[in-house]
Amino acid sequence: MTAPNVNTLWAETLVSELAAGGVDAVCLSPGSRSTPLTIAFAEHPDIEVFSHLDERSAAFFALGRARRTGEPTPLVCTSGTAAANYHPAVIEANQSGVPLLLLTADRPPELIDSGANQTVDQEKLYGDAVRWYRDMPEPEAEPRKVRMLRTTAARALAESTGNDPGPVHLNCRFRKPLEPTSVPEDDPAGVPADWADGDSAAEIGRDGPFVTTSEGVGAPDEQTVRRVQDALEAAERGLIVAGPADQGLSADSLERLAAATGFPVLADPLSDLRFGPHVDRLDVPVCGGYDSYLGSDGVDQWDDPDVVVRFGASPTSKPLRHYLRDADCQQFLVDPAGGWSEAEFTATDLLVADPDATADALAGETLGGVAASWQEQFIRAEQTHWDTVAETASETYWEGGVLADVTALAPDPATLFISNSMPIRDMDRFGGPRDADLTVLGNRGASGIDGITSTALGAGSATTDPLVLVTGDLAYYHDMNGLLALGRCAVDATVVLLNNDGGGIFHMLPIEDHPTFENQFRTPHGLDFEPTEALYSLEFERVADRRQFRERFGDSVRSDGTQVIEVRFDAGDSHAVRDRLAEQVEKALADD
Ligand SMILES: Cc1ncc(C[n+]2csc(CCOP(=O)(O)OP(=O)(O)O)c2C)c(N)n1
Ligand SMILES: [Mg+2]
Repeated sequence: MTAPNVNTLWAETLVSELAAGGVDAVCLSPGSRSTPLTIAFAEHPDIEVFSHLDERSAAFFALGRARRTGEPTPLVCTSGTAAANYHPAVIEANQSGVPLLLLTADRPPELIDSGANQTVDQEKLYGDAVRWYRDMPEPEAEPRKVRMLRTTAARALAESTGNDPGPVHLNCRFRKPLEPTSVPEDDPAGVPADWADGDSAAEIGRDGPFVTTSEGVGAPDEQTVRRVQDALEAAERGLIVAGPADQGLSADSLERLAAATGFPVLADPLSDLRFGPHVDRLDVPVCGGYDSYLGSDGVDQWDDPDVVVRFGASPTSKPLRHYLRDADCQQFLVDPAGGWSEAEFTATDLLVADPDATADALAGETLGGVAASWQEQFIRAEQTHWDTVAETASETYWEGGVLADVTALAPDPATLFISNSMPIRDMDRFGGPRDADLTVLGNRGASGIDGITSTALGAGSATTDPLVLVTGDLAYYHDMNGLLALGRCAVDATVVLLNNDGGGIFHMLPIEDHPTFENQFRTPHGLDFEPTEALYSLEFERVADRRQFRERFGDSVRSDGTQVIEVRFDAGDSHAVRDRLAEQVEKALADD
């Protein structure tokens, strides 16, 4: 490799190694100190560039791509506060186990704490929120250092995508000249023609990645499998609970486990198991209405489960979490990352193992014994819940009704990104299980309402599926900058904007009765979002009722371009409908 100066050599080497490791896209943001990396990425023939003006949005966009693909999309920014703007997405990626690769440009070490312009302390900037951090040495045309650089690229990808995926941060120091200008060979910034001196591994790398890594957890050992099988075999009232997981238990393995056990499946909308062909194929119920009936008094008459097998993170549904908390029984939590993400502290056994391999091993033999009445209970409760939702939606429209419609009308396949606050809760409660390939994503690691639009558009950029984003008004406002990616990154979306003029969720809290509620919690803003149409090359439409919404939504998911469909609600009215619906379900179950 010949390069006009060491920075170019260094950056081209790093980028070519990342490409050899499978990287095919990057999110770049403008700045000077990152020039060597920006040019190396932009000029690489196999790398697609997503250019973002705002680093905060860039990082969430990369997060969205990684959520959809399981692979990191590197991020490049300049020095200073640019790097700090990655932080919210780093926190979310850390807490939800999503790969990110942060390449922050920095000054040479002697300029730190010297008052040099745009220079801040970037050492371990993201603290413990990254799986691996490396303060890169200054570029040098020296074989051992360049082999280190190639190894570092391979390691960064491996650390980010391993058993416990998450963010990796490489702080990359460059000294001028940053541009690909030629420097005399004998200058410290120059690259002597014979720098590699026959070390082809350093000079051109290898045929494929510099270091091929294999990492993975398999099934639990035989003894553990036997022990779990015994517990499942003995159970009359078992449950399979699938919590949020971007790359969790597959439908095929769930199908085998469900067939072997006969246990009902409680599938979080973010588990990837609430939707898909298995929903109709399984002999056991795939339940999605539990957020309504598990909280009801009617269910108090149910027996507790006597064993639970759990996959993924803690469920979105609070009634389900409490139901599991109050169930005095053995609860097996399968988590390949061994993350102990268990905020109710109810698991009795943690299996650090691959979800599919575990389910397949457990399903190796039939573990019959489940009581027919146990299954019937869930079938009946589901029926009651979904009938009540359909009835309510035909009479009145509320925020949850939109989620029910979005779920029912989404094309097959589709990628749905659901914002935090009420939208994800309504998706959980009103998004009915369906025989359709719907990939439902959300940012539930830290549950921020920032970066929602960017994450959704990032996910959309990584798939040919139609993309649907359902967002609240505060979340839409928070990441308005993210809308710029529609044009700059060529992503189309159907954006459903549930505008209840503030944070509708706060009505659910006792603070609702405090005099500060309106101005400091609900925070009505009165913003008219229609001008986002002109700013961000999208079509903005406000619809008045359910019929209009269903019509416009159907048109939008079938057409090109981006449509924002705004539906306005009174948050208090929507809560009243949720409460009424819950009472109806409870009454129907109690009367049964
Ligand atoms: C970055 C961030 N700031 C503040 C919060 C606290 N918070 C949780 S929900 C919410 C209101 C969200 O409003 P909106 O997006 O309109 O949804 P709605 O509550 O109306 O359903 C706020 C401010 C948060 N989760 N993340
Ligand atoms: Mg709102």
